[in-house]
Amino acid sequence: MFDNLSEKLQRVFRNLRGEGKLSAENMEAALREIRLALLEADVNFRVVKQLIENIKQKAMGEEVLAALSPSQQVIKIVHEELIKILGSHESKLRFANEPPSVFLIVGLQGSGKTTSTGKLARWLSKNGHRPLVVSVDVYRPAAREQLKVIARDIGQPIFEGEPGEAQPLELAKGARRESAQSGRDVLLVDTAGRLHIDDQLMTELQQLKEQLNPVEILFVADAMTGQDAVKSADEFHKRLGITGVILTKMDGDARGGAALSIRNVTGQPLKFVGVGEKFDALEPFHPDRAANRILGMGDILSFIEKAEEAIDKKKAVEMQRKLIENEFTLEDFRDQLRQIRKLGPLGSLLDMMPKVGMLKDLKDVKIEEKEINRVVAIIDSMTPRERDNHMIINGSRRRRIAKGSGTSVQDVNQLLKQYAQAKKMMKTFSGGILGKKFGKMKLPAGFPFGEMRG
Ligand SMILES: Nc1nc2c(ncn2[C@@H]2O[C@H](COP(=O)(O)OP(=O)(O)OP(=O)(O)O)[C@@H](O)[C@H]2O)c(=O)[nH]1
Ligand SMILES: [Mg+2]
Repeated sequence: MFDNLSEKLQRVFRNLRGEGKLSAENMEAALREIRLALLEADVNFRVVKQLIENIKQKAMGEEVLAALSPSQQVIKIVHEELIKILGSHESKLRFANEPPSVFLIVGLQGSGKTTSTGKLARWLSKNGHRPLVVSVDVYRPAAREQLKVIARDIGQPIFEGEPGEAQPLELAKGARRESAQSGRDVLLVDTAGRLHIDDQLMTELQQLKEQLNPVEILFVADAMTGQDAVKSADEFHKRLGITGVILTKMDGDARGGAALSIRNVTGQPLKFVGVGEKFDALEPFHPDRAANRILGMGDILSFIEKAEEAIDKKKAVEMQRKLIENEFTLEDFRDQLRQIRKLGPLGSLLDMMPKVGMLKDLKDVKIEEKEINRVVAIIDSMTPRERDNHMIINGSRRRRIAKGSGTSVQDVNQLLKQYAQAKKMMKTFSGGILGKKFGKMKLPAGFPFGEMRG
């Protein structure tokens, strides 16, 4: 997400670093490059124009601080202006005073409505709500079945209606009754998609809107379609009135232009981004963090949140105690690795970290899940006593352990070395997350292994 744009902008800042102070000339050159970078990222041209104009005025105006270097000044200004177009804070979902809160999920064909409905239901249930989902897509034969499978996968209830029921409005009303009766506080209504915006679709959606009085009408758009996503969001908003946008497939090679333009063009906020096909791949959109990311400051807050969700806090506190008292065993090490595995693909975690210092060279390093699995297998092959005290593992035991786990003696040796290093590292890791939430979280260069092999 935003990788290309981020790289290009950072180049502009780097070029300015050599300059003594901001001048009309170097600023002109920098602005030209920033403009090009934004256009290449597929940001709406009107948004680009406005951004450049604002940056220029600020840079040339009195607001320039003497204490900052030219590149710092420009970074600060671009950051402020990015936040201005992205919105200054997260746009939270709204809920009705009287449950159930109805959310209409709308959008063009294949944009990710049904998947996002499932993801959002999962997200809501993780955040203290009791969602119910219903599909009113009566046109595509397998559509309702698709949502049913998803609901089962995420363990959330679905309103299926009568077998032959083929009226979107009736299905939705039935679902609302069901929500009220079974104490469900949010009803997610997955609607049918169309290739193009047509009157029939709009009439149906307008009816649903009138009859259900939704608090949220979320427009789901495929980020890969760039400015087309922005255009259709705008059109939906003009005809139906949307309350927010979910941009899906941000994990693909979307250039980020849609995310940067949608709020400015439609006046409606980007509320969530879809970042994968799995059901946990949905994140609330934080404009400030996105701006940080674009400017190469990484997204350490998203990382912390993700880590917190996956790491069992009680266990981690216990682990911390063990670390402090130096009781951290190989068994605990295995536990920690399993927790890390729960965080999902490690590559995506690395992606969120600031590309500064040692980490900037890690871009192409892939820590394979396989590697974690191998380490876990090695520890599995040890006896409980050995896990308690690795000092008793001698040469012949190392060979046996290697055989038992289908690895080599070198692998076992390496693991024991890593374990000793991890003992030190895990202390920083759990200490950072559980200690001060937004304090300094230091990630060791080779996280989560002692040595990074590229
Ligand atoms: N990589 C990736 N794929 C996604 C994401 N969201 C949805 N998809 C995929 O996009 C495809 C279409 O998703 P659906 O949820 O069926 O789209 P829809 O809007 O309901 O489609 P219709 O009901 O036919 O209009 C599926 O293959 C999803 O797995 C995402 O955030 N990332
Ligand atoms: Mg669908």
